[in-house]
Amino acid sequence: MTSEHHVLNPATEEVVATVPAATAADVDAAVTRAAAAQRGWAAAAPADRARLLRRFAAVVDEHVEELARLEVREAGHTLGNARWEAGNVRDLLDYAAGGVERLNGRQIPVPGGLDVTLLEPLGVIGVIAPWNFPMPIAAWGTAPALAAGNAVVLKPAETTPLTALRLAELALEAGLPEHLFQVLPGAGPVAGDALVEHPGVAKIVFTGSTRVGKGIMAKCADRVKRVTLELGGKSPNIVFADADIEAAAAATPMSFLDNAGQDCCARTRVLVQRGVYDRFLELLTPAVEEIVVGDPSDERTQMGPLISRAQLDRVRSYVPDDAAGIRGKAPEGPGFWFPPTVLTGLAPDAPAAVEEVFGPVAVVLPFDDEADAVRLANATEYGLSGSIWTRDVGRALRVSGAVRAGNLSVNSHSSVRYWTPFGGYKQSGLGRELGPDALTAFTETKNVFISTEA
Ligand code: TXE
Repeated sequence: MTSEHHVLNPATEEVVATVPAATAADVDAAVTRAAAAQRGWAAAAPADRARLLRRFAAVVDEHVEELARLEVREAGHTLGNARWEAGNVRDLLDYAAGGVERLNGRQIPVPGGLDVTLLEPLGVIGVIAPWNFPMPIAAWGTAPALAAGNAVVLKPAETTPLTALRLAELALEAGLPEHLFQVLPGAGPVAGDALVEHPGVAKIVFTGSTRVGKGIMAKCADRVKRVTLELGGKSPNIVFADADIEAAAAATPMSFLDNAGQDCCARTRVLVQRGVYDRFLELLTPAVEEIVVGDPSDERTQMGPLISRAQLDRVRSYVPDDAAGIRGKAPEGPGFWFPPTVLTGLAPDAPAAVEEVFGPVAVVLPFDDEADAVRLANATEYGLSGSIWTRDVGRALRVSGAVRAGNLSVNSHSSVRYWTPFGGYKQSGLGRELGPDALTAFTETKNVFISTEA
């Protein structure tokens, strides 16, 4: 039975488009077509693959504004963010293209012969993308996978299929072989699951909830299918008393409100040393209250809506009406709006302090000393990112060493650059995306020994 999904504009609740939902049979047919396309692609000269990926990047570049406006309509992202996202796709395609001709094996000295390692493509890669950064995350799996000689079947999130579908059209316009990069919108437990279960899919790249990620990993275990998981986060923002408190407080709102807090790197646990706790809150209050929340297509808007009613209900469930803290402003509706919110006075193990809310909500907790800060920072099941604000370089290095997370920044909230590795410790994920090893993650290493003694 063919079903379909209505794509809603989360700022207005209007239907933007209706797309068919792929069945398991559709996935099977797509994987078969992808496998055929992959054989030719893997056999092509690296220079030719690189040239086509660069052309794809150039075509994306010509469509940045169009892609950004589509992202605004289907995901409710602010225009500025959406432009960055489309640019990120272009830049990553260019970066991956640069890696094609540098993807080399090694020659290792051994007695009695010659030993070489070959980096072979895996085959067909299944990318299962979320709705919080639909375009970049689709590209994080796709660009390096293609560059390393694989084909990709991508299943976007139910709520945000449109930019991915457009990227697949642009790939063809750029001259990429047909069926090398296919996008199949569909339900997670149907089309997503069919990719995970398909014997012709060599690797799954999944970004989404920890719950679904664990289920995917368990299913992949049956076939020892390769898997990269990028899951949730509950990242600390540690402010020491010796920090530039003004700078730390000024940077804090957007560190958890960007993308309406629907960001796995959001710094939602603000840990502040007791001596500067009151001063920090005094500075943070107006900064949060002044955040401009509203129409995401307005250039002045700093924060848009949540993605869906389900997400709005989830965020609401973490914030009692009488909660102490700071509240910003948000429109009433239609649209899935929630105001910027900072919760104070919570126990360090309260659900809002340790679980991923995935909305514009942070908690502020006091700490006594460095050991206490590290203990609190590590007191969740997650380990994706975190920030450390201090002027003491020794402390910055000690604390970065002690916090169990994959992406830390000192006196900054920056986490994502396409040329540096990204991924989580603990239950935030498995494997790394982006960075210098991005292509290698889509290869299998084969060691060949050639005897000189026969
Ligand atoms: O995620 P799901 P949801 C977190 C965040 C959020 C929560 C729930 O806390 O509030 O997850 O979001 C596909 N087999 N993150 O429910 O369901 C699904 O179709 C195969 C963090 O939207 O994990 C979509 O394409 N695939 C996060 C993708 O998985 C399945 C980003 C993610 O959806 C599937 C998103 C199945 N059985 C949510 N079930 C991050 N790490 O940034 C679903 N999917």
